[in-house]
Amino acid sequence: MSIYQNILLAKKEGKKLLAVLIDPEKIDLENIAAFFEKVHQSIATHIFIGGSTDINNQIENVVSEIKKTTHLPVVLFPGDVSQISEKADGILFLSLLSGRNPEYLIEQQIKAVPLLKNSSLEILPTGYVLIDGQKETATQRVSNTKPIAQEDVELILNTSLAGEFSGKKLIYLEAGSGATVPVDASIVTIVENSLEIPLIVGGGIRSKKQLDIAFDAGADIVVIGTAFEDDETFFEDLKK
Ligand code: 1GP
Repeated sequence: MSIYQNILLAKKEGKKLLAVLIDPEKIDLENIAAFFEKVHQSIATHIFIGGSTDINNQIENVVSEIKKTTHLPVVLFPGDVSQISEKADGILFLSLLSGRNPEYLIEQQIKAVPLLKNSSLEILPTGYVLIDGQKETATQRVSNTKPIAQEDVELILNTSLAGEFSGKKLIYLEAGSGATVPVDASIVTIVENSLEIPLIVGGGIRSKKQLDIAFDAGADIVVIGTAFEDDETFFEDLKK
């Protein structure tokens, strides 16, 4: 079954999905076996790999080591075209719909085509909506775009629906890595109630309680990165 079919099935059955986000610049490859032992004992269902930058070109090496270590689907979550590795299983083919920078709306996507057209990566067209998490995030800096204010619920909703109407298969509400405040539950619920496609929520989720709030609000997939980077014992709160 494809990654996307699996996500759709989980949504239909009301099963919630958790993606562990691995930043290729931060992962310690020496510790990878121990890290994944914890991942595998937890409720994590997907591995996302990416960051706003990958200065040392770690991506190939990191994906290849991770593929050796896990059977969970490995999905690229690239900050730009340099972070594509054919060794992964799939790729979030992101358009930064909240921004007005053509580079991240379509230019990077065009640049990615030569790398993707002959690869076996499953392409997951994703509308990426950056929402203010009360901290200037790397996505904001790198993309040179402004996030949408949490108060502007109508714009968040219409941006998400514009993504769905344009044929995106996923919408990702992103407060930004390390956000002080995650996307508010009320926003998640409003967007989820209007969307037909699955909804990803991430940024600033650091506890089991916040994870449950996001799931209960209607997130189909929650992405967590920083909390695991800061403290791997967090996996213990998320045991199967
Ligand atoms: C960032 O949504 C992800 O792109 C995860 O954010 O690192 O804050 O968990 P955190």
